[in-house]
Amino acid sequence: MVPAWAGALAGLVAGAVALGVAQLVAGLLNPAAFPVVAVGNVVVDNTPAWLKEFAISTFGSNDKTVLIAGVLVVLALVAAAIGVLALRRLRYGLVGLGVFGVVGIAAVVTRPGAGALDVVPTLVGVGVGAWALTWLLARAVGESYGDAGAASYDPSASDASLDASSDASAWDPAASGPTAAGTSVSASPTPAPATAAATGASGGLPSGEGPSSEAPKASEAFEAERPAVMRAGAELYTFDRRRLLGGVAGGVVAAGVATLVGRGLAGSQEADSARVAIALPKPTVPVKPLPQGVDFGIKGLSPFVTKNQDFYRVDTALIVPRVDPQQWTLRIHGMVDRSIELTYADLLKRPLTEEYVTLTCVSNEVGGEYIGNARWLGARMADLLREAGLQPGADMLLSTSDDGFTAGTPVDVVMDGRDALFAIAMNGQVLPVEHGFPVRQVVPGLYGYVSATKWVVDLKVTRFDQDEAYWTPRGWSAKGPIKTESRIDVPKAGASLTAGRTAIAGVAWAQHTGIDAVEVRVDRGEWRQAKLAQVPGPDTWRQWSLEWDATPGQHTIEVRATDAAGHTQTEQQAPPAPDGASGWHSIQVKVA
Ligand SMILES: Nc1nc2c(c(=O)[nH]1)N[C@H]1C(S)=C(S)[C@@H](COP(=O)(O)O)O[C@H]1N2
Ligand SMILES: [Mo]
Repeated sequence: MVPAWAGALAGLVAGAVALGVAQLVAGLLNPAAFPVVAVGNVVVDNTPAWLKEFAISTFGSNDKTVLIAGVLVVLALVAAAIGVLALRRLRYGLVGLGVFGVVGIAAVVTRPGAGALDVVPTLVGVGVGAWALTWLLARAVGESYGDAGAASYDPSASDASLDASSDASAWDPAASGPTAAGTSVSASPTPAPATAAATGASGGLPSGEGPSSEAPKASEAFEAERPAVMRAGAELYTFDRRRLLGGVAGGVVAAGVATLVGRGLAGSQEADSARVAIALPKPTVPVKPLPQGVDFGIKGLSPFVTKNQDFYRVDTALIVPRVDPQQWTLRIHGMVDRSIELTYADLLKRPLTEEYVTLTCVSNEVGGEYIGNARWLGARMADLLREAGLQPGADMLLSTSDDGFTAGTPVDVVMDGRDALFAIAMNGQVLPVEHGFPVRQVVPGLYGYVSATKWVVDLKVTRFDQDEAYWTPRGWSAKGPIKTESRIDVPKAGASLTAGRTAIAGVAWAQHTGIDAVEVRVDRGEWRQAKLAQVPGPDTWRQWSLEWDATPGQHTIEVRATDAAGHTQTEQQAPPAPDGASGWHSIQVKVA
């Protein structure tokens, strides 16, 4: 009797093989066509605001890892169930795998920008997975099955199997030769016909040795003989534990190697050599040298300029889009007199402005980390829009990224003279891939989700009452001006200090308005004015600090900022959704 655990194990390993092979093929063709990622992306796109907030506040920047892990756990459970089903009847298991594949393909093809070839990783993965499941179960039921079935096996006559299982025979190297994978992949975006041909062409399967050629035989026998076994009783039906475990070991190794190679291929494509080769043009309007005293240099205080590698990253992309700058274009169209289409070379030739701008995410909690300040180089959006000729009535710029994300930015904000940029560089370096290479938007004063589109490829001039951007139907406001806020960096929340003179310090921001004052109070005492650092302009955060004579005991420290419009940040606490968190940042420290 083959126990259920053996079926579950075979299912798990077959699932791992399917994913490994899918990853390998995706690595060759398009990393975003890996079905696990595609399914994850579907989940991301259908995540309501409250759940996104929960995920970000619970898992922080690990939220994507947690999501992928969740998808994998679900897949593992389903794969084990498929294995147990297949033990009852192989066909059930193969149908289960087929359903798996359909879900994966549905996710892959509905991704923005998906091409016909993107179904290939899933199809090949499911095909090989079906083959692996069949092979493993055949090993589990012992030799007698293989022998019994050998004479009667005819792949082309079989109707017991799904497409998936005929795929499996096509991937049998004995059936279609060592280049089967390459041939089928390049022959057709929909491997089904190619597969059928391969199966037909193989006609009489060579009755050679080796697991690959014996597998389908054994499985067919398994499928055919199973009812007889049920009638005849368990004595005919031996469980070959050793052969199963040997097969499992082989499957695990194959899955592991395929996954690693697939990831390696995907990764090397990401390390875009094109990016390294780009020579940044000199800015037409260089940034003024930073004034003395923008940075107090206090240990633990956020430096005025955030290093690229320390800059927060927030986006919906489970795989960073790789955009070839040679292929990249930006189309400006919609409610304009003349549409414009720019290449990357065109953009580099335009007048380029350099400016410090602090980006903030609407998902940033009070006291949170989703904020960073960088020096951006780019073409002014307003200049391009003026060239295109804005038509009256247009109030929204709907930007679209290469991966389908959209943001809706108010026209008046971009046209009011601030340095809203199509940025190509960050802190003197070509834009990092994860921050939007080759081109992203940067608009001082607006949260990223309504303005900072990375990998931007399209700008439609439109109206808020006619178009909706990505986050709007997901529970976030259509417009997102940044709220005046401040944060305590030093001391750290929960820190233990020694009594005496110590610095309280942090950052405050009210982009494009500027910070005029920061006040601090301890244990709800008097508000005291903090010292403000210099700033190059109103578009960046501002460091502040205050000397404090720390006395022994437990203390609460609070901060509030007042912007240059005279508005003091509200004490009223609000969560990030729908339009940004508010409230005073408050920390507790222990002094001994
Ligand atoms: N293509 C794309 N661009 C995007 C996003 C996204 O999900 N996709 N997220 C936006 C959000 S919510 C923010 S806060 C900023 C973050 O930019 P950063 O990752 O460079 O810090 O990017 C914006 N641009
Ligand atoms: Mo954001």
